Amino acid sequence: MPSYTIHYFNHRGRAEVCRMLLAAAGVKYNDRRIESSEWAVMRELMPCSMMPVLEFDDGTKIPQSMAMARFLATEYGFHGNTNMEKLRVDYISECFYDILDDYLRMYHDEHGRMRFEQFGVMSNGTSEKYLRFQSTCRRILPYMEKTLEMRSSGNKFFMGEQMTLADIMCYSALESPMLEDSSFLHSYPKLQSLRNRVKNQPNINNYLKMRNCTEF
Ligand SMILES: N[C@@H](CCC(=O)N[C@@H](CS)C(=O)NCC(=O)O)C(=O)O
Repeated sequence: MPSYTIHYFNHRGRAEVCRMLLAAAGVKYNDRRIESSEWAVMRELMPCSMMPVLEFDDGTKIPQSMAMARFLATEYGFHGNTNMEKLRVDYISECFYDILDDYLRMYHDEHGRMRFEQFGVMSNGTSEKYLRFQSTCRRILPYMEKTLEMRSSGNKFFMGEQMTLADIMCYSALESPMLEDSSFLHSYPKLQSLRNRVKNQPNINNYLKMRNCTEF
């Protein structure tokens, strides 16, 4: 079995979907958390000077969280069985990524670099970045609620019986907004229940109980 290192800051952020996929698959990996004080040196060693990065046991380092997530989903059976199924998993995952991306941009400065000191970003409810995040949510969440209802009346997973990357993205991308505002999914009851189903998957549930508690 290959061994992996996931390099990221000590946050859930863009790395958490990969951590959750590996937890769901029961695969051990090196969870390398880079402190803000180390980042100036470490960023020179990372492809594109950014994280997360997936490192293989031969030292190959791969950037881009969604490419990493799709690879791990394919390796461990969370990416659907046919090209059409993979397409559905991918477009749903990318929709949630857009929300995650807009949320995390509230933690970025104008150069796309992490601002570690800014907490509870949604409380600054008038900033341009927050307004963009809100309109992305308004565009995507109603469509995701309907997309979920297309299979098993929305009472199972996005692909029906089987949990995939799409469901884990729904959990992971919405985690920080939900922590900041518990009514965030109030108008989307199917998505809310789906997140509980993901959380209650035994491997994921163990991981969520054991993991480091971080701000975002
Ligand atoms: N599209 C990329 C975006 C990666 C990204 O923007 N990462 C931020 C942290 S969330 C980063 O490393 N920024 C550079 C820095 O902080 O110096 C992905 O999803 O992996």
